[in-house]
Amino acid sequence: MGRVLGICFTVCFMTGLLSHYQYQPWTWLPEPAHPIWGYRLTQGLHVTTGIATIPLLLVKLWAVYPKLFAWPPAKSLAEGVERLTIAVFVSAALVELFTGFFNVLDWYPWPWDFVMVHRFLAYVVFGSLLLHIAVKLPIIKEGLATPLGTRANAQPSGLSRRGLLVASAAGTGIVVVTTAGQTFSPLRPLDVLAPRRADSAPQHVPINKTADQAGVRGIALSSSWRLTVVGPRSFDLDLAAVEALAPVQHHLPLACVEGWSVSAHWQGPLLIDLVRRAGGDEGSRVLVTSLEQYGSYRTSYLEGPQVASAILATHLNGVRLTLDHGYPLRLIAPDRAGVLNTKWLTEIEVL
Ligand SMILES: Nc1nc2c(c(=O)[nH]1)N[C@H]1C(S)=C(S)[C@@H](COP(=O)(O)O)O[C@H]1N2
Ligand SMILES: [Mo]
Repeated sequence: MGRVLGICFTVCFMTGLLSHYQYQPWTWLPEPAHPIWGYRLTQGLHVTTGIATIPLLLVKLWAVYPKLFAWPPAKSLAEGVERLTIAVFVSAALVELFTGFFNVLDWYPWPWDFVMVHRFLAYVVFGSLLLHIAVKLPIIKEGLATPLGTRANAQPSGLSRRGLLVASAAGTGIVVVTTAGQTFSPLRPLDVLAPRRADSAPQHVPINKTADQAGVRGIALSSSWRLTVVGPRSFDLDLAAVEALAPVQHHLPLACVEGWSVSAHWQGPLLIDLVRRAGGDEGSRVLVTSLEQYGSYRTSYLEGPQVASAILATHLNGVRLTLDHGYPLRLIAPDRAGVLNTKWLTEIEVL
């Protein structure tokens, strides 16, 4: 149980670090644009291992339960410190895992900023886990060196070890299978724990925020819509002019930080064509802005390889973008977090 938990926590922590980097790339190391499914894979692993950890951790806690409440709290200073790190680890891990899971359910029943707390708590969880493993290393070594079944332990009453393992494997299997379908399509019919449905959604892509929620319906549908490209040689395009630009077509995944992802067929002009026309090039840093007035996802930056490969999509899966998917124009780039694929574009700025 400890080994499986250790592997899940480590994969979840590492993919979480990657996920954060892809969400806010360092200026000195812009995000790559390859492999196109990079973010889809790392974020899928992050969410899946995080979810698998919940039942595993609960079983582990159940197995050591009497020790957690042993009295007196410590017989020595060392034991006191050790129990303190366990207390920190357990409480931080439970908050981290459950808030992460609620995030997958698109439910944020707390007042704090999820991204910041989830990120910094991850260091607390992983740091205290490493401390705990370090302190217990002699016991862990001894345990792993002893073949199963040779321990002279009295058979505990209640659930047998086999029963416990079967129950926790089944519990973990169930939560994984019922959520992994949101990113791994063969399991899609089973993803009852994942709220986003691709099959019933318009253009077979789930919708994260609708045009009405973003308050852009009127301006997005208005004939006065313009795309403003700002740079050394600024210019404006109306919708007809945007549609007259040479389009490219690309199959690219859209992968949300909350865990769902779908592969779709996108069509539209390349961002770099407009960047060049405005006086920039592949080395430019680019800011795109949505019609949306408020909200954290109304702008995003592009830098490095993504500038050259981003598409300004007008079509999704063969038809005109629906209003909720970002009509009249949205960004889509390979290996890019869903949240950065800004919808309802109105301005492109070459910085
Ligand atoms: N302007 C704007 N663009 C946005 C968002 C938003 O809230 N506002 N949400 C982002 C998020 S979190 C995701 S996952 C994708 C989802 O795109 P979709 O709704 O077309 O599936 O859009 C992104 N683009
Ligand atoms: Mo998202």
